[in-house]
Amino acid sequence: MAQAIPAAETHLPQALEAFDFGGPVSEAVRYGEGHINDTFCVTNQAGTRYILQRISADAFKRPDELMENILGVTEYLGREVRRAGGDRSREALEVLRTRSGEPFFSDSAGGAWRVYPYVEGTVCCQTAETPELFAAAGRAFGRFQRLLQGYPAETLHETIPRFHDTEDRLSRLKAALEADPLGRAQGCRAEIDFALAREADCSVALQALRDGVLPLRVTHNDTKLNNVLLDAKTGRGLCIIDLDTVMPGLSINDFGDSIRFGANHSAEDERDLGKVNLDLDLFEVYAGAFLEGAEGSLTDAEIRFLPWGAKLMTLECGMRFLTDHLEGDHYFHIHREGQNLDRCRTQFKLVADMEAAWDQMERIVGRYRK
Ligand code: ADP
Ligand code: GN1
Ligand code: MG
Repeated sequence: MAQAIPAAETHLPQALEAFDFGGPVSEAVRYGEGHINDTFCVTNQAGTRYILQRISADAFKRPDELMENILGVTEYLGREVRRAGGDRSREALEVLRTRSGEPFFSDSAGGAWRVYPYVEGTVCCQTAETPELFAAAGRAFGRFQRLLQGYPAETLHETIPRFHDTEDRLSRLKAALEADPLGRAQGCRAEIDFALAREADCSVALQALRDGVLPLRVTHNDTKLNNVLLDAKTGRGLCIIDLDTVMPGLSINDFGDSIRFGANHSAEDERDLGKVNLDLDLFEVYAGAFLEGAEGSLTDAEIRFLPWGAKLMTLECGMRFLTDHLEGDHYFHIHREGQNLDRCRTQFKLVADMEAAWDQMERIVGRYRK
């Protein structure tokens, strides 16, 4: 049977027509390693590059609201960057409007496309090859958090409702388990039990928020290492990308998601779990850099809860991969059978490592408490 053409490729020509890429387009190719959007790199005949994305309709139900958030946040960040004497075109994303002046284009199937100029002279890393590189990302995400401190949070739409509601993520895992539409539950009993045994943990950060111990802030919510572009010459964390999930949230989750993805030396879908280990030195490096970038804007309670951010983002992400595996891989792009289960396993291995290193993680962040 012939392979189905992905919807993004089918509608790509329409999208290429909808924007002015500064001249005739010479190439548009799949790009990057994101799990959610369909990303293309477009090059015009003069060699200028752009990032063209078909926004995932599975993840984001309201692209109009999402783009309104992104316009607001990128303009705000642009002003802050300029005020600090930075280079606006490289340190904050810029939205390129359609030929008719809209922030995105809707194709004939209802798919939403948007364009950013490509930030040249940068690198995007999939693993923390050196501690310096990881620190650079930490400073950039800490700074991002601080720069958005004054952003009017009430104007932001919730692009994915209950995105980091770990209690709800567990409920959704239970529902997927109950339905088990593909009969996959029997093949992942150990992973299901691992998650179910941590039900109480799922409430820790949310309870602290409900109790007023942790404040709600404007956060990025998807702080993987490959969502920051580093300056190719200096190694500095230059531009935070993937702003689809900028919403009110918890600072500890922004910290935690970076630890989840970066404080180890393995790929997110590594099948040899012997290679998947929490690297406490990287945890320490990142904690210092993130707090340096945040420049004192985090409260003592937020610093105290940083290890919880790491554990909960990792546990939650593992549960999300497992849920998607049970439901038939409709949310996270996969490139091979079982990939979401493999991703879940690496996350749960890291959670186990964090539990074993809990005292050390607390000691490390304790040094920064006020
Ligand atoms: P996803 O939500 O699918 O992760 P991203 O917005 O993170 O999509 O984009 C996917 C990849 O495309 C990034 O990891 C990065 O490599 C690259 N990328 C995205 N925006 C830019 C940009 N403006 N300049 C350079 N590279 C970019
Ligand atoms: C997705 O979009 P991307 O690939 O940067 C996901 C994150 C997960 C991550 C796991 C909108 O991030 O929440 O932590 O995959 N983004 C969304 O790698 O769901
Ligand atoms: Mg991304």
